[in-house]
Amino acid sequence: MLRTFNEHFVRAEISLDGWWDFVTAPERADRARLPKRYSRTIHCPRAWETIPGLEAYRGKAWFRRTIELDSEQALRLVFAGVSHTATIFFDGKEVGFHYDAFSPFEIILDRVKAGAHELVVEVDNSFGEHSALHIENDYYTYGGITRPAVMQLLPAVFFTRLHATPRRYGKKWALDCSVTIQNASRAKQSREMHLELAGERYDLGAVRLAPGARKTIAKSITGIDCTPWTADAPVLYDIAAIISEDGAQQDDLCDRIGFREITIKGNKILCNGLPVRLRGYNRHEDHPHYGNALPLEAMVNDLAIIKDLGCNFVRTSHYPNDQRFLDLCDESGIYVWEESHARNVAFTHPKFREQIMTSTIEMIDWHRNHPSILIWGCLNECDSTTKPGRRDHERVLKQIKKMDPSRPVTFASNKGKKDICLDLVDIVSWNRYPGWYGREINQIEPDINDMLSWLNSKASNARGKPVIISEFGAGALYGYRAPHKAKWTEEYMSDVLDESLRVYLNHPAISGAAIWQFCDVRITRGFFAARPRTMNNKGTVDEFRRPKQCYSVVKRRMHDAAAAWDKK
Ligand code: ADA
Repeated sequence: MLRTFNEHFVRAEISLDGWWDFVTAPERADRARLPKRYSRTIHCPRAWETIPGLEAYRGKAWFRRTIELDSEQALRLVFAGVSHTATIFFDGKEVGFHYDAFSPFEIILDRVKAGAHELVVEVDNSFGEHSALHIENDYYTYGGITRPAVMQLLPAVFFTRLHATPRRYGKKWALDCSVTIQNASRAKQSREMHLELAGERYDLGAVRLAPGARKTIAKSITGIDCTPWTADAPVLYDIAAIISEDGAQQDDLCDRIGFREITIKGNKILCNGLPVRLRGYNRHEDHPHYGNALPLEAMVNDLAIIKDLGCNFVRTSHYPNDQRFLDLCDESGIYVWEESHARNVAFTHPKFREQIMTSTIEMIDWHRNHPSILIWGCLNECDSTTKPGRRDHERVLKQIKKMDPSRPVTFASNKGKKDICLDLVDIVSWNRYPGWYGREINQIEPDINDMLSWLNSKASNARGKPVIISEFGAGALYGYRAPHKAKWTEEYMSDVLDESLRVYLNHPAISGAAIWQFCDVRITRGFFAARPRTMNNKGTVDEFRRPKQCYSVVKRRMHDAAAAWDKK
């Protein structure tokens, strides 16, 4: 399943998870585009690096399975994530292409005849001039069909999207909905449509569609009496869009929403009119047993640890996450900053603009209904100090606002006082590492006070905005303990986090703090081979989720902050 709940009760959906034929490029002797022979099978979703012998394989591989249809059908194939580039072939013909491991994509095939068909996915996780976002980096780009995939049997007229944005007015709520439908047939079609929300029915009227046409219908539902969504009380409501013909239901699309509204007032972030303060982690999708293809249970475990630590916030550093993780955040009450895919990438790469815009558009198009997502982010530690860099920040931030003006936007900057783009965001976010990358632990407080003074001086173009410390922390090797607290000891890491949290969680001018990072993660050899174990070792837990000494320090600081904030 793509979600933690059923998106369809009328439309037939078949999982494509399970065994696929599999072969890598080095195993092939032929030069044809598609393999004639496959060397083994692989159980998807899976990162191929978890297969013995392929732990460091970077290149192409092919996945094949047979699709059986009892009758002629229109089909919709949905892949929640293929890492990092997918080319899709159906009966030997190319029918789809998608770049980027971290956003979903769909392929519509109309009039597929009854019988057996061959579905092949060519996957490429190589680096080079074809890839601006997946590069040698401080996280690993795995290979494979790494998130769930499904095949859906489509009626002639079907839903492609259901977007729903809550809006608060006084004590009441409105829900601004838009549904998009498509006619996959060769004939004109007309259908009735309606929405169902919390047991109430809202008619959308009759719609006529020319062959192949797509249409979006907007509907604002007002006067809604409901229980708002917050992290402390994450109340969700089911919403369904239904297409009928002569009273018989033909298609449906279901989602879940939460009534919450995020606004900025002065230097505060408000949820439903009340100030929120965010405390939590930056989290990569990474695990030694799964690569980036974490199963739902592993995501549940990670969130259980984050909750145990007293956190209410996760930043999906540095890319859109598996939607099941976002569903879990909706259900369990975790605030999310989700960002499109970029970590310190070069704006000069020939593919950058196309690829960053696609990642940003797909993130919002597929994820915008999640109530847990409070903030849209982008462009982590990219060029925000030059005029050309500013133009790229403007382009991406404008795209986000154009698609979804209901959420604040930000980017995590490590450019300090040299940053010339902070006027473009609603929330100023800083990655600061005093105590790790230079300076001492006792400079953590003076460092942030100096930055806050600068931010609110005439020298800055972003006075008065809310501030999140989007990254801070230190590294430690699990099990390395030494009373002299050398760098990489668990003791030193605890001291850095203790002082950082004492300052950032209690500073009246700081609205959020996210530790870098939740768990130790694999990185690429070409990026930071100087890092011990070729890993990023700043996790509060190691890659196996074993708690380091700092776990108890973080837990105390986070719970103390929660208690102090609840009193206010
Ligand atoms: C940067 C970057 C993170 C990580 C961190 C570190 O802030 O945004 O992805 O690389 O540094 O560990 O140094």
